[in-house]
Amino acid sequence: MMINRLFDEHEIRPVQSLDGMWQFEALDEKTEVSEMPVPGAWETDPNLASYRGRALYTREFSASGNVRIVFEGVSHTCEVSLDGKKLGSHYGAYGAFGFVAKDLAEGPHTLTVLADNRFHEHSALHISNDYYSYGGITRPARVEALGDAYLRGMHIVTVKKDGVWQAQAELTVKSLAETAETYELSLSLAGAEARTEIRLGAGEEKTVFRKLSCPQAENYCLMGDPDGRPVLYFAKAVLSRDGQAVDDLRDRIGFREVKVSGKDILFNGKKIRIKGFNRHEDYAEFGCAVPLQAMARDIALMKQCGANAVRTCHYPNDPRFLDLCDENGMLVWTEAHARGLSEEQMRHPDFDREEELTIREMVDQDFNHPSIFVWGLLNECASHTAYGVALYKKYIDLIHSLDASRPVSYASCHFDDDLGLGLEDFVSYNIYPRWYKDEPVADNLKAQKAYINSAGGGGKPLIITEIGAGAIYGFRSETMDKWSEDYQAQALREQLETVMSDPDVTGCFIWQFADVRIAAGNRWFSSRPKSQNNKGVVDMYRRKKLSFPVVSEIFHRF
Ligand code: ADA
Repeated sequence: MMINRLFDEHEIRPVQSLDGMWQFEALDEKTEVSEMPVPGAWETDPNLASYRGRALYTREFSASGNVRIVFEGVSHTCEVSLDGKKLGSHYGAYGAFGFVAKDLAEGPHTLTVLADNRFHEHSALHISNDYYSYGGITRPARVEALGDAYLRGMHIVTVKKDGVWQAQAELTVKSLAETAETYELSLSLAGAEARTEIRLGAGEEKTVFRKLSCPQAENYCLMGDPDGRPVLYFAKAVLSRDGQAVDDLRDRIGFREVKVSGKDILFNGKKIRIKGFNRHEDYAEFGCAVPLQAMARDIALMKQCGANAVRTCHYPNDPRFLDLCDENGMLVWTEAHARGLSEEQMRHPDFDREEELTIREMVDQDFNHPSIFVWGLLNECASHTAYGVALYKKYIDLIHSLDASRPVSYASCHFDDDLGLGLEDFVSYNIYPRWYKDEPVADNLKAQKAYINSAGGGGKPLIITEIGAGAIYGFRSETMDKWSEDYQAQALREQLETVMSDPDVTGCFIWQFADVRIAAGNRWFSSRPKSQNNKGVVDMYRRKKLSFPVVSEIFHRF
């Protein structure tokens, strides 16, 4: 059943969707609202358009035996209970999590989720910021029936050796049994198969490594590559006992390698050029719970505009959006959740735990997407202080330990005092000439490159991770007034022509694809017109601004 992906993750494991209308009760504001769609942001209900508080979601489902209840995302803090007994809690709107409940009696069971989008004292990442922290069960949810052991995860790295694709798989199996048991584990991929026996102690979790040689596998190629297509293969793991299949797990992979070589980023040996957009998960009245058809519309619009890459600013995205990127061969810079945190905010008592959690969840859940070419983190945080850069080093090392197959980078705004350029696999900067500073783009870029060369980032690839200007949809100005569509088009033309024609720059992500809602309360952001970040080339409803055809002409030309 396709719930949280664009394909079935299981052919054997029974899965029941929990999507649909749940009972709902806002706890910190009196409202008549008594039910809410899942997935969905509660702000979509006109009575809750700006509700920042707690709400109780309730629904029943029927099951028996061992089950795992999985949420792809609850925004942004929650507590989950089953039949009145707490199963657990979770922080962070953008990471999947699940709880196992064992030996359920046959029949109906009551599931409750207490969701909270307040900027509460333990929230170090969801704060009043230049994007909106919505509320609710904002991504799909499901309940899975498990036996006495299940496949908890599968990570596959693809490497080409002597012209033949190899798949290096890590399979994690978890026992729910009260006794030690022996199972058979099989993995099939691109015509190859491997089998092994695995013994699990009671309740034990074990990761096994299998290598497969896949001589029939074709390269996964990016959009626009004349030598191929984004070919995807299903990797299928099956867990059996005494010859009887008891569980399975499927994922889709692409045979490709990402390498940094000097000042280039190579994808299957070919130098990439980034022509991208930054895209928040935010869509007119859906908030962050963007429905699949709207995700597909965004991909189609970005492709129409000549883009070949997207940056999931500033958090891991819905896996279905990443599946769309995989299918389109659209490069993805995905990013653990954090935006613009000062050293003081990085010293928040819960920051380290919450940042490590979003990093681990990001790598764990998104590992197999071939379109992801880099793991991003800590956008514009305190990489200019000793305390801050020590955390950058800690998290960059953590990500490398979780996945050695992809580069790691962060987008900096510390234009002449960044202490971390030597830590990252390539350098990335957010620059806004012609917007925050009215200076020629060429002068700004020249100065930025000079600093990078002087500060240990010289021999590495450089991506301009943000560049752009604001425009209020519908505001036209022959005198090129700031905030007009005319000014934005003019600024983006100069910005893109300069960046895309610089041989030292791998490319850029325009800030940003679409206008987004921002949270009230922060003096800097809430001064923005319409309480939105208006730097989209389309507005929140995806209505094109004058800049859209300007960007399209340039991106198609490079
Ligand atoms: C920063 C930040 C973005 C956005 C942008 C802007 O670069 O990374 O999230 O806030 O500025 O619009 O000013």
